[in-house]
Amino acid sequence: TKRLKDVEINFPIVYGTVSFWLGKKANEYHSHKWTVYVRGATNEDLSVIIKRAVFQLHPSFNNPTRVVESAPFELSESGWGEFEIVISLFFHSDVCEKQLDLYHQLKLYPEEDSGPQSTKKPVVVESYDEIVFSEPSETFFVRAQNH
Ligand code: SLL
Repeated sequence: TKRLKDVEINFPIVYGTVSFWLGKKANEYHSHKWTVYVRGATNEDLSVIIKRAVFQLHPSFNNPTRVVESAPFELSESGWGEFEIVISLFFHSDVCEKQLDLYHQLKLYPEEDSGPQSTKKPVVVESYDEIVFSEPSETFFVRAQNH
């Protein structure tokens, strides 16, 4: 495939977790419901570049390797503890052959100074990143232009 020299495609993304305390519905093993996600920073459709996202959860979960094959690239679970989630992004073959691993620490509990835990106030932690594809293939370049 033809590659375009001196061209870069820059894809801003946001990834993170949002977590809700279950309040009265909380029990020992399920105190929070949370979602981990990766999305375009200005809500661009990530399926233009991403074929599959794999969320690697803590081994205490059933089937801790969770595969998401289409947008939205997100996963919801319930649990009791905080741990590091590995988010592996796999791109369409004309975009990039290599996977990209992102690391995100799931946060369930609010900071002391943000007041008491509430079922209505989620704990959100987000990171911003830019995926840079240098010398993109022509097919990817054309697809990216049309978005
Ligand atoms: C901790 N190092 O000890 C961490 C591990 C693991 C959390 C936290 C499992 C829920 C389920 C779950 O929430 N694990 O089995 O459905 O705090």
